[in-house]
Amino acid sequence: MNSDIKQNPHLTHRVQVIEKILSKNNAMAQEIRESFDKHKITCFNLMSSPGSGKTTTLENLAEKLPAKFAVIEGDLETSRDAQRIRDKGIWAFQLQTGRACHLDAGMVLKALPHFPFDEVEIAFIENVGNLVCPASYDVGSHYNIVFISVPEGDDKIEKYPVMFRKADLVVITKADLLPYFDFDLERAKRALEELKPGTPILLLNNRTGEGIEELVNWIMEKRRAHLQILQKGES
Ligand SMILES: Nc1nc2c(ncn2[C@@H]2O[C@H](COP(=O)(O)OP(=O)(O)OP(=O)(O)O)[C@@H](O)[C@H]2O)c(=O)[nH]1
Ligand SMILES: [Mg+2]
Repeated sequence: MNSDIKQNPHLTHRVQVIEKILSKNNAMAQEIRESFDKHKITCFNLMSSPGSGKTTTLENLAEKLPAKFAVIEGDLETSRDAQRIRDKGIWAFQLQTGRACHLDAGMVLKALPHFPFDEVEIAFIENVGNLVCPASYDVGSHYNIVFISVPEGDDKIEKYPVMFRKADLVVITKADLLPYFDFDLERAKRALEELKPGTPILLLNNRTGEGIEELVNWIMEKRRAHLQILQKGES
C-alpha cells in the first residue's frame, strides 16, 4: 500500500472494498473454471476495444474450428452478437451488462445453467468491448485472447499494459487495412515482447480468412494442453 493510501482513511476503505469485490469475483471465477474442467471444456476469454473484430472472428471460427463450441456474449445492450453467432448454427447466450464496462464472474455464472456442457469442447466468452476494465475481472476462463485492429494504431500495447499483460495470445485483426494505416507491426511485436516476453502475436484478415488457420492451431494447441493438465490432475 503506498503512503498516500496509508494517510487517507477514505482511500484505505476504498482499496479494501475493491479488494473484497475482486476476491469474491475470483472465488466465483474459480467455481466457473471447475464447472468447465468437470466437463473437459476449455474456456477462452476474448477481450478488445469495441469493434476490433471479436464477433467476426467467432463467426469465421464457426466454419474453421475442428471442435464444437458455444459462446457467452457480453454487451451493454442488445442481443445482436449472440444472434450473429446463432445465425452460424452455434449456441450463444447474451449477457447484457447495462452500465457495466466489463463482464464479471457473477454475470457469467448466470449463463451457466443454460450452457450446453455435454455438447461442446470449447467455450468462448466475448467480453464487453473495452481495453481497460475487462482485464481486472477473472471470468473463469483458462486462456485470454486480446485483439487489436489495425485502425486502432500500433501503440495500444504500450498504452494499455494492464490488458496486454493478461494476454496469452494477441491477435491483430483487419490485416487487410495495413496498406492504408501507418501501423508498424514490428513496433507492436517489440512492445509485446517487452511487456510480456514470449507471448505469441498473429495477424488476422477476417475478410479473406488469412491467419485463421494459425488462430485455429493455437486454440487447438491450448485445448490439448488443458486436457493434459486435467489428465495429470486425475492420475
Ligand atoms: N476490413 C476488415 N473489417 C473487419 C475485420 N474483422 C472485423 N471487421 C469489421 O469490423 C466491424 C466490427 O466487427 P465486430 O466483429 O462486430 O467487432 P467486435 O469486436 O465484436 O465489436 P464489439 O462486440 O462491439 O466490441 C464489422 O463491421 C466487421 O465486419 C477484418 O479483418 N477486416
Ligand atoms: Mg462483438
